[in-house]
Formats: sequence, structure tokens, C-alpha cells
Amino acid sequence: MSAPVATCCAVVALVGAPNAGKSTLLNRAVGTKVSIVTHKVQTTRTRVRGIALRDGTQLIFMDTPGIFAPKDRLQRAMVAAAWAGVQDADLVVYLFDAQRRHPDEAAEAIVKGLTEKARRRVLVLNKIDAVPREQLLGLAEEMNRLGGFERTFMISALGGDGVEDLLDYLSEQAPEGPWLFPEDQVSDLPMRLLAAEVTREKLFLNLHQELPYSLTVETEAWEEFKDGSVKIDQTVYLQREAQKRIAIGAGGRTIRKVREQAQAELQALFGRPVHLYLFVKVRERWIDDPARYREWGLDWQA
Ligand SMILES: Nc1nc2c(ncn2[C@@H]2O[C@H](COP(=O)(O)OP(=O)(O)OP(=O)(O)O)[C@@H](O)[C@H]2O)c(=O)[nH]1
Ligand SMILES: [Mg+2]
Repeated sequence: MSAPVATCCAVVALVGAPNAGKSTLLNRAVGTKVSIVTHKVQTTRTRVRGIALRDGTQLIFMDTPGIFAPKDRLQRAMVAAAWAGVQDADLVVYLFDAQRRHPDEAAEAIVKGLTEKARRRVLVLNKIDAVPREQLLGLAEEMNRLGGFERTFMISALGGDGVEDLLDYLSEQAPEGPWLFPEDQVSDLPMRLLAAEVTREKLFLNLHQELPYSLTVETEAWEEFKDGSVKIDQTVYLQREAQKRIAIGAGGRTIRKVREQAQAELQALFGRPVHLYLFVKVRERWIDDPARYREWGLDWQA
């Protein structure tokens, strides 16, 4: 009888400033969309796990909200969730947007925190597709001077350049241990939450200025039918009547577009017909309401 082949497993946290490309990298590593992505900062609000298998190794990636100086309760909860992710991880991947050219004060603060809290740190310069190559070495040196990283990788999470090397390294580093998720699972996000996130992404893309930050989306009902289709009811909470009017748009045009885009994407994601219904409500102080945080696993009192 041959000895059983050992499995390996590592929890890898993806951290960095808002917009660095953490969620884009997570989706690429997993091979499907599990975390929403927009061109706007502060898209991700909580920890989202995505699972990748490479040979005998399970890599559990933890996408986190961007780390920045928080100004309100939601932002505090988001940043606290990101730091909690650092502490839970075997390896921390710190993503830095290489378009920034030099480390700024925010980067210094993050690296300082990582030096204290992270067991192992890897630096990843992202968005190299948008940066002249000759800038990268200098940037890597400056970043490494801020704090010790065991490795530096240069990647394009969007285009894929360098990502395989990074994933190879991470799986080589994974300690021996049992897989924490079943082989076919790609995310720990319940479908109701994923569905709410997809709608929030479309709202982020179709609304501007402060509006995306004034809203939250919840899946209220999920009904499956014999023909395989699913009916999903969601509520979009905003803080003021004026915001509600903008979100709905003239003649309902804006919310209709959001609904169509979200429904199409959910249909593709779930591989079944989806009937999505959106209700827009004003809830002035949702940002201070513990119930709005619980489902997301965010700490209201962070
Ligand atoms: N050019 C280029 N753009 C990228 C790359 N990776 C991500 N982006 C873009 O950067 C923007 C932010 O990407 P996200 O993945 O949402 O960034 P994030 O770090 O998760 O942001 P938060 O959730 O707000 O903290 C999106 O418009 C992405 O398409 C890359 O390698 N190259
Ligand atoms: Mg994100």
C-alpha cells in the first residue's frame, strides 16, 4: 500500500490600499468572479474568501477591504475587517498599485502594520501593464526599504502577467495540512450575499460621487422554481429622498439599467434564469444600524 499523498493548505490574505486590484487578483486566482470589482475606491466592504486548487494544495485567498484612514462607522468596520484578515493568514500578499510610482504615507502606515501583524509578507506590484518597465525596479527597492518582504512579484492582475509565478510561489509555501473547503467550492460567500454584491457593483458603476457610498443592498427573498429559475428580491437602502430619486433616475431609467445588468450577470454566474426585483428604500441611518453589518460579518463597534 502506498502512503497517502499529503495535502497542503494556506490562507493567503490580499491587502492594500483601496483600488490596488485585490479583488481582480482574487477572481483571477480562483478562475471565476467571487468578489466585485469597480474602478472606484472602497468597492469591497468585507472579507470574501475565494478558493483555488493547485496540484495538492488548497489556497484560500481572503480578499479584504482597502486599508485607509477611516472617517465613519462603515469605513472603520471595513478597515478592521482588513486587519483581522492579516492576523488570520499564513501569508499576506500586499498589493501596491505600481502606477503610484513611489510609496506614500498610506503605504508606510500599511507596511508598518504588516511588519507587526503579519506572519509572512510578500510584496506584489500590480498594474505593470500600465507602467513603463524601467520604473518598476526602483519602486520595488523603495517599497522593500519600508519593510522586509520575503519576495517581490510584479504582476498584472487584469492581464494575467506574472500571476502564475505568484500562485506557484504561494502554493510551494503552503504548509502541510488538510483542505479546509470541499474540492469544488470556490467561495464562502452565500449566494444571497453574492447576488447582493453583484447589484451593488452595478450601482457603483451607474451612480456617481458619494452615492455609491451612501447605499447598501440586501437580498430579502430567494425563491426557486421547478423550471430551474430563481426569483430574487433585493432592497437598495439609501440615506435620503434626494439620493433615492437619483438612484431611480428619470422615468426609472437608472434603476432599470442596474437591474438589467445585475440580472444578466447573475444569470451567467448561477447558470439559470434569474428574475431580479429591486426595491429602493430610504433608511436614513442604515450606516449606524447593527443589522446592516451582521450579515456581512462586519464589526459594528470596530
Ligand atoms: N491596468 C490595470 N488595471 C487593473 C489591474 N488590476 C486591477 N485593475 C483595475 O483597478 C480597479 C480596481 O480594481 P479592484 O480589483 O476593484 O481593486 P481593489 O483593490 O479590490 O479595490 P477596493 O475593493 O476598493 O479596495 C479596477 O478598475 C480594475 O479593473 C491591472 O493589473 N492593470
Ligand atoms: Mg476589492
